[in-house]
Amino acid sequence: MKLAKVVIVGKDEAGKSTLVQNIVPEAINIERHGRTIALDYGNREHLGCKLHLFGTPGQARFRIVRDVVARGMDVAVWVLDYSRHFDDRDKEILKFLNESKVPFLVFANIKPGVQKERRRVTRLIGKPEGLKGIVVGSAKSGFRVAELLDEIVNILESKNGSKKANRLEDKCSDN
Ligand SMILES: Nc1nc2c(ncn2[C@@H]2O[C@H](COP(=O)(O)OP(=O)(O)OP(=O)(O)O)[C@@H](O)[C@H]2O)c(=O)[nH]1
Ligand SMILES: [Mg+2]
Repeated sequence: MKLAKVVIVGKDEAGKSTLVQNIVPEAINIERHGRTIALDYGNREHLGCKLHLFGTPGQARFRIVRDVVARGMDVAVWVLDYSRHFDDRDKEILKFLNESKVPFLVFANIKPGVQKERRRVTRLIGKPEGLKGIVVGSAKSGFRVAELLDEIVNILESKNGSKKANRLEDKCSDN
């Protein structure tokens, strides 16, 4: 089975661990009082790819942990919390992703009844080079999580040409 490292980033309480749990119900979460302090980890197969999912801590004081966990990632998923306004913590995530030069998807997480952010994702973050897709869904209910997984595999499979792309192609093509 071909492998890929997928790292989930986002500010505190955005829904990263909830998303990982939704994708892999038996995933582990190293947490304290519900907040991830080290990582979430789970893996599953999707469309011929073995996705190793690493959730990171969102709290600013654990930023170093995020940076370490993210090292060597093939693709990132940014869980953007639509229940709160886009703020400086989100801007820091965007900076981190831009500096990582990694292809990434935004999962705009809608928590029913508490939507504070209504601007479109591209209004909030522009169109950074690494941005490969936007999925609006719910980490808890699982709404559009299958589409997110499809998009992850699309990124992994469509990277022809560059050195890194070839590596990813090797990882996920079936033949
Ligand atoms: N209703 C609803 N609640 C959600 C959803 N996603 C997350 N939550 C809630 O939001 C809170 C935070 O979710 P977590 O998944 O722990 O957030 P996190 O991003 O892992 O947070 P840190 O580990 O602190 O960075 C929890 O109470 C979740 O139940 C969602 O899609 N819908
Ligand atoms: Mg968490």
